[in-house]
Amino acid sequence: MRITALAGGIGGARFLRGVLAAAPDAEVTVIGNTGDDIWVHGLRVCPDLDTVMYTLGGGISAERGWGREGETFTVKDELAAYGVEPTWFGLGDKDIATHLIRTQSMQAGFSLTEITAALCERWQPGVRLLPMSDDRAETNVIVDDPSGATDDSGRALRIAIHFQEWWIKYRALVPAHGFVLVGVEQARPAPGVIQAIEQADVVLLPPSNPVVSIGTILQVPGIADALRSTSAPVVGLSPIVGGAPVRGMADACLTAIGLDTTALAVAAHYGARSARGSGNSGGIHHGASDHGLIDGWLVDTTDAGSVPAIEALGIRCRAVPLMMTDLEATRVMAVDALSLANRP
Ligand code: FO1
Repeated sequence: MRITALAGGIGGARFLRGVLAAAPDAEVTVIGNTGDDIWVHGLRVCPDLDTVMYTLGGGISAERGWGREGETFTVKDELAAYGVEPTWFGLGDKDIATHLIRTQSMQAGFSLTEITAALCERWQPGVRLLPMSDDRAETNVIVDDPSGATDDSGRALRIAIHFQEWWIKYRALVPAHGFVLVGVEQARPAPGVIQAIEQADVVLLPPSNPVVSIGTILQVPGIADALRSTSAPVVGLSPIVGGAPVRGMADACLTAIGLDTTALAVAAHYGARSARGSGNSGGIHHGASDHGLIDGWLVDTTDAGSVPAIEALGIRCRAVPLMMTDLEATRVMAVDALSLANRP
């Protein structure tokens, strides 16, 4: 069975461990978000690709969910001692090896796809990990200037800052007015991405951030269209449980684009792929058709009350436990997602 998943960082990577446990013989392709990628101290860092690679390869820090187990930050501290910014970015000593290889390989002309495959040779994640694009497309966040600068009529000036600065330095507490994926218009899906969606038996949208992780991947020209046209069923899992994100700050992201922080709102945002549904009013702005992207949606048992409304959108919906408390719970979630996909 060929499974393709669009994944962001921590939540997506954790869910993928459950997919591998639920379908050990499946060929799993992961299309990773690269909108979070950043140049830090001259090194190219790909947080979501590395989080998937480390999590499935057994190198992830269990406590942080990102970066390496048993990490030290000596180089980071030395850079800070020199007063070199960004001091807010947690650059781990072990992690630097990954970024050095990636940066040197990029300078030698290798694509991010080739580099990611080479890095995965060591980690053996058990999936084919593809960047969403080999071209640069970076998520910037539009915020009121944190320095408090105002224009001559006293209104707060708005600036664009890199997603990582918003996420790490400001803990997403500075209200976001929107997100801009800089360069996405010129970005092409990485080799194999469209085929992985078109040739899949099932496409999964893990409980990653629907705005800055999954939403970012969907903005790469061609990817949303491939989801709409693939013969594979597309099933997503809600990252919102009981009106709050399970982790991270998806609520700040959903609010920024005018969506409620509910499992229903995210399902409506992705929209029903079937013509049966009432389209996806207010959902992701689709190019050709106004149809949405998903056939099925899993919500947590606490949100069982929203199942009828989601079904009314034309999306098959089930309420099941969605807390990834351990590998077994995550495996059951993956089994539930795969069975919802295969339901007629
Ligand atoms: N997240 C933090 O909250 N603080 C950090 O200092 C930090 C550093 C970092 C370094 C490498 C990496 O791969 C991820 C890192 N993350 C950090 C997580 C990252 O910001 C987010 O996980 C993703 O960008 C969003 O999924």
